[in-house]
Amino acid sequence: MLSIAIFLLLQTINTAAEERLQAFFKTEHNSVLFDETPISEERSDSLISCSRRCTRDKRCMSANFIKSDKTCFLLDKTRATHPERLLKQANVIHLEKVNSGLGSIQQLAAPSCQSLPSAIHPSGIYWVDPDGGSHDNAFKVYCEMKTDGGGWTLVWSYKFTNYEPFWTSANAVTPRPSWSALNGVNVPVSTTPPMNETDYNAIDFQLWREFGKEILIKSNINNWLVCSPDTGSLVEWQDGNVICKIVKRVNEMCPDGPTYRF
Ligand SMILES: [Ca+2]
Repeated sequence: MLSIAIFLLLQTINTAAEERLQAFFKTEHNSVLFDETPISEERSDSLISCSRRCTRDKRCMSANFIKSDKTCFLLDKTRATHPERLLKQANVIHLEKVNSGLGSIQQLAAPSCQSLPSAIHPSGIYWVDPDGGSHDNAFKVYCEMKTDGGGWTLVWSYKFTNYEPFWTSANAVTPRPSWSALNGVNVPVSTTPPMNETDYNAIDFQLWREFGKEILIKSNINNWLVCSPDTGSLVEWQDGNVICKIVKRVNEMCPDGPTYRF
């Protein structure tokens, strides 16, 4: 059977101020990653304090700690992106951030998928706590970290009730989110966060606005779109125009510009 599915993901606009950070590093002694434009250069008492600086700065991907004069250089490059820059040098320790730890456990829930640095966080399941404060109500979501810069929260994955014929009026998307629907719409409602793009479920619609207003629509039958609110907004349930761009062409049968209205 032909399988048609649509994935809808949201990206946050606001980042909660309260955030617990943690990072894991690999260290390499007597090595330096040469970088003439570091993010910062500051005195650090120890390797630990240098690693803490890198943990706090989301731009930081690696660091050089100069033992002799206790200086910490934060870098936005890594040996993976710039292998030719890794040089042997005595009394220098190179640290490489391998994972921020953010979102890995409930106690380290991230405010959103967008708060995860995409360079070190692949797409997958992360703990998030969009309303901030206590993490007791944090929950797991699937973060899409690749398309259009990444940082997207998967809020809905759906398929259709009837592929043969696809255009029958009895066809419907399934499941549907917990938004209001006309009487007679008789498909299952989901309030369970989908854990991957073929786990057909939906996050409680009341929570969608906490993940942001921009929408990424991924489909295996149509072009992928990113839409921003204009006079209309999906998460605010507001009729009107939206501004969309194509981020991936899937179907050459739709050569015109993207849709612009909800
Ligand atoms: Ca909370």
